[in-house]
Amino acid sequence: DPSTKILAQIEAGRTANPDMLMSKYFDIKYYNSLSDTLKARLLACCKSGAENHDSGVGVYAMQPSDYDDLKPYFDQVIRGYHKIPGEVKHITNWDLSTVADRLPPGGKLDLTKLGLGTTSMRVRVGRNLANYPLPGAMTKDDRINMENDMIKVFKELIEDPEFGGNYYSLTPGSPFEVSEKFYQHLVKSHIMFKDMAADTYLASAGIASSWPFGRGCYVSADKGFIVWVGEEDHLRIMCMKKATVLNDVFDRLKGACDTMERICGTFAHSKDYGYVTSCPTNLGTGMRASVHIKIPKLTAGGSDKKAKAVAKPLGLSVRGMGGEHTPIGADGTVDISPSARLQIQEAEIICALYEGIKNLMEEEKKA
Ligand code: ADP
Ligand code: CIR
Repeated sequence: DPSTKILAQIEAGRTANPDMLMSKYFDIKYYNSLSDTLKARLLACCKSGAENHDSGVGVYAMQPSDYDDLKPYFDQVIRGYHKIPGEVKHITNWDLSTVADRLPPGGKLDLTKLGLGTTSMRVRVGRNLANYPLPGAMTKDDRINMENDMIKVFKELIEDPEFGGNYYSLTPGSPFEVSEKFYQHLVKSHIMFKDMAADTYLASAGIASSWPFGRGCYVSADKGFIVWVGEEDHLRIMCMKKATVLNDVFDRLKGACDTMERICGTFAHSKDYGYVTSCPTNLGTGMRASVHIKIPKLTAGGSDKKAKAVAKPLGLSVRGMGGEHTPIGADGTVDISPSARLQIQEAEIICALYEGIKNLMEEEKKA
């Protein structure tokens, strides 16, 4: 029975890493109460943490419906991670006029007002199509079919004055296939995602399977609007710009998401949890709004330890220059973003980024 091994791994995880949410909330009584089908589905979601005891979360959904069908388990993981004491009721709201009290007069989140110059800004959301399994459960054919569906969608954008651009594929033999060298150039330019097969958590979850089939990205002519295809979520939709006003990327992304949802059909969505993502950490908004900023004092000696300790109570995450699990810049540049994704509104996230930068800059001055 293949379940014996993974159940033992889950149990061992509880001892090896008591903080890992996967093992922490895995209740064998609940598991035993499930049908064989649901048992298998639950174990598939737990595989990454079972095989990687250093996981913080260790759980990925394999189908949008996992969040509902396995709710007694997932709800605990979700509330545990997002620190939500009561019932989760996520609301989507991009309207900045509803957070007018947090905006400076005129409504612009202008980084020059915080003493910063031109800054690299990025806002992304994770989105999944309702008619495919989530990436962890996709077959190679699913991946290729989904990429082909998306190529049709992108064709509708090619003539668009705001979003027109090019599609680049990693799929061997695709008419849109790019060279290894060009792919590496896209990664270095912060446009394309890294080799997923190298990520042990994604590999165990099945999310990196069949790499690099069905993977690619769409890039607008001005390179400011990008859609990743086939990473941890079916789609990661993002806007990037080197400038000073956060509204520029936020407003453009709102328009981009509306356009994408219109041409893709409705994205996978849960009544309680908002937009569905593979990883429970991204549920709700699926949004990460980040800037690259230089904090040399808080990163003295090349370590991000102090920066992370200072950022955490401010509700901020610190990442490296190449994204998650990458080193910080030699000049003390880091990627900072509000940590909250669920039961927070999109409009609040962009305000939280602005306020977070202000607070972190003050801490940097004091350090
Ligand atoms: P995600 O943001 O989708 O969770 P990563 O943390 O791996 O994923 O980041 C993806 C890419 O986006 C990386 O190349 C990272 O350097 C880049 N990136 C993130 N924030 C910014 C930013 N503000 N400016 C430029 N590039 C950024
Ligand atoms: C872990 O549990 O540590 C990994 N599965 C990663 C969790 C963070 N989520 C993410 O990168 N989307």
